[in-house]
Amino acid sequence: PGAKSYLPFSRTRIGSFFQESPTLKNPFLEDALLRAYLRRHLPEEAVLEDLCRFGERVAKEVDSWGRDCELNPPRLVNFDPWGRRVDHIVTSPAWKRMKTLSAEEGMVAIGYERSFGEWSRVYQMSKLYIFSPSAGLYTCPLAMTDGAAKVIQSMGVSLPVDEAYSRLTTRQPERFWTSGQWMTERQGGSDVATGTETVAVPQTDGSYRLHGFKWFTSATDADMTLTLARVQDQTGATTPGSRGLSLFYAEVSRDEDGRLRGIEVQRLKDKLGTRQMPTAELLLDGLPAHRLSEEGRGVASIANMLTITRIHNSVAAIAAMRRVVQLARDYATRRTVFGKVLKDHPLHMQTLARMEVETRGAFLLVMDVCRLLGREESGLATQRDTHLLRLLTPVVKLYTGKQAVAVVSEGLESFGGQGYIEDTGLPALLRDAQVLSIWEGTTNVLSLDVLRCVARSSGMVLHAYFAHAKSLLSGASTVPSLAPAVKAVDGALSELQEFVQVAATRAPSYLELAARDLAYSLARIYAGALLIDHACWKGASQSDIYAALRWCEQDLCPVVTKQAKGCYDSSTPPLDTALVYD
Ligand code: UCC
Ligand code: FAD
Repeated sequence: PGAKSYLPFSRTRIGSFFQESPTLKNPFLEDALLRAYLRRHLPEEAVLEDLCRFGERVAKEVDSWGRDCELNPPRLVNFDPWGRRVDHIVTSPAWKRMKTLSAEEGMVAIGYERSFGEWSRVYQMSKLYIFSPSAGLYTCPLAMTDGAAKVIQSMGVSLPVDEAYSRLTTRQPERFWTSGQWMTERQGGSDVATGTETVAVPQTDGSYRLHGFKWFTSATDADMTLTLARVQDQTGATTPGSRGLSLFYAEVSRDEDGRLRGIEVQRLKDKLGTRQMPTAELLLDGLPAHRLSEEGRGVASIANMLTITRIHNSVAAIAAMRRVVQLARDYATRRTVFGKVLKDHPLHMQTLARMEVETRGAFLLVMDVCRLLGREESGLATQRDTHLLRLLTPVVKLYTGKQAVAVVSEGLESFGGQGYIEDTGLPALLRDAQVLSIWEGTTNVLSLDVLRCVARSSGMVLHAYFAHAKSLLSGASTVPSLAPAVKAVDGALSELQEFVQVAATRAPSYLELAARDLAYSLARIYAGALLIDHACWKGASQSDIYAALRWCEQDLCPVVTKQAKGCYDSSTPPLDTALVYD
C-alpha cells in the first residue's frame, strides 16, 4: 500500500502535466499592423480609444458569447403544440445579445454617420475585423444589413423604405433591424439571371405579392429583406433572363395569429460551418413586397449590396487569418517540444512567419478597398478611385476567401492534435472560413466578374490599376533594402501589362481560361505594392520591410507563368475534360 502512493497513474490520478491553452488577448493591442495602419491614416484618439476598449470587450466578454452561439445553434419550430404553423426560428440568448451589441457599438451605423469622413469605412471595418472571429457569425447579418442600407441610400431614402433605413443604421438596440439578401434559388445562385423563378404579382395599390422558393437565406431571423423577382404582366407572363429581374423590399412580419406573412420556412440547412446562424429554405407564398428598382434593373440595383457584402466577406477572411496567427503565436510560447518551447524552433517560426506575411498582404488589400469605398461615399473619389473600387472588390473577395482557408488550415496544424479537437473552438475557425469562397460569388464567378468589368470599362479599370500600383512604389527609393521587392512588383506589372495587350487580341475563350490566374495576379501584385508602400512610411518597422520582401518572393504574376506554358490555348479545355473524366 505504501508503494502505491508513489504511482503517478492510478484511479483518479491522470498525470500531473496539463498543456496550457492559447489565450485570446485584446485583438486590437495584439495587432501591430492594424495599429500602424490607423496611426498612419486615421490617427484620431476617439477611434483608437474605441477600438482598444472594444478589443478588450471582445477578449473578455464577447468571445464567450460567440462560442455560445456555436454551442447553441438555431433550430426551427414549424408547428405549435396544437398543430398550428408557426415557423419560428429559435435562436440562442447569445445570438440575441450580438444584435444588441452590434447596435450599441455602431457596427453598421459608423459607416453611415461618417463622423470620420472618408476614413469612416476604415474605422467601421477595423471594428468588424476585431469583432468577426468572436461574433458567432453575427457579422453575416451585419454585412447584409449594411448592404441593404447602401442600396436604399443609393436609390433614395424615401417611402416605403425610409423607416427601414433609419432602423438599419441606428445605434438604438430596440429600433435596430437586420436585413436578409434573398437571391439564390434552386436553379442557380451564381446564375441568378436564369435561376430566378420567383414571380411578383402586381396589386391594385401598387405593391406586389411574391411567389417563389428561395433556396439559401441566411440569418433568416431578419426583420426585412431585399430580393429579386420577375414582375408578371396581366396575362401572367414574365420576361426571362437578367432583363426580367427587379429588386424588391419586403418586411418579415407576423399576422395576428402569429403566422409569418406570406412565408413558410421549409427547413434549416445542415451546414459544414456557420452553424451559429440560421440558413433557411423559404417558400414565398404571397409575401407582400414593394418594388425598389425599375422593372428589369434588379441585378444592377442589388450590385451595391454585393459590393458591401463582398467587402464584409473580405474583412471576415482577414480577421480569421489574424485570429489564428494570434492564437498560434501565443501557443508557441506555452508548448514545449523536444526540450524547448515551439517559439524557439526556427522551422515552426518560419511557418508562423509565412502565415503572418499572408495575413499582412491580405489586410492591406482589404483596407485599401475600404479606403476607396470611404472616398466614394464622401464624394471625394476620383475616376481612378471609382475604377479601382469596382475592379478590386471582386479581386479582394476571391483572393482573401481562398487565403483564409489555407492560413486557418495551417494555423490549426500549429496546435498539433488539439487543433483538430472541437471543444478547443479551433476547428470552427476552419469550418467558418470554408464558406468565404462560396457565398457572395464563388472564385470562378468573381474571376469572370473581373473580366466583365474590364471589358465594360474598355480597359479603363486596368489603366487605373496600373497607374495606382506604380504610384505606390514611388517612395521606395528611400529604403534601399526594399529594392528586390520593388523590382519584383515592377517586373510583374510590366509582364501583366504585356499579357493584357496580347490577350485583348485573342478569342474570349482564351481570357475566360485565364480569368482566375488573372485575378490572382492582380491581387498578388497589388498587395506587394501596398506592402512596399507601407514599409516606406516613416513609422514602419523592420518587420514591415521584411514582410514586403517575403511577399514579393512568390510568383506575383501566375497568369504570365501559365500563359507561357500554353495553359489557355484552345487545345487545353478538351485535355482538362479528358483528364477529369479519365
Ligand atoms: O450569398 C449570399 C449571402 C451570404 C451571406 C452574406 C455574407 C456576407 C459576408 C459575411 C462575412 C461573415 S447572397 C447571394 C450572393 N450571390 C451572388 O453573389 C451572385 C453571384 N453571381 C454574380 O455575381 C453574377 O455575376 C451576376 C448575378 C451579377 C450576373 O448576373 P447577370 O444579370 O448575368 O449580370 P450582368 O448582365 O453582367 O449584369 C447586369 C447589370 C449590369 O449593369 P448594366 O445593365 O447597367 O450594364 C452590370 O454592370 O448589373 C451590373 N453588375 C454589377 N455592377 C453586375 N455585377 C456587378 C457588380 N459586382 N458591381 C457593379
Ligand atoms: P453554382 O453556381 O452551381 O456553382 C457550382 C460550381 O460551378 C462552383 O465551383 C462555381 O465556381 C462554378 N461555376 C459557376 N459558374 C461558372 C462559370 N460560368 N464558369 C466557371 N465556373 C463556374 N444565397 C443568398 O441569396 N442568400 C443567402 O443568404 C445565402 N446564404 C448562404 C449561406 C451559406 C452557408 C451558403 C453555403 C450559401 C448561401 N447562399 C445564399 C448561396 C450562395 O450565394 C450560392 O450557393 C453561391 O452563390 C453559389 O451558387 P450555387 O450554389 O448555385 O453554385
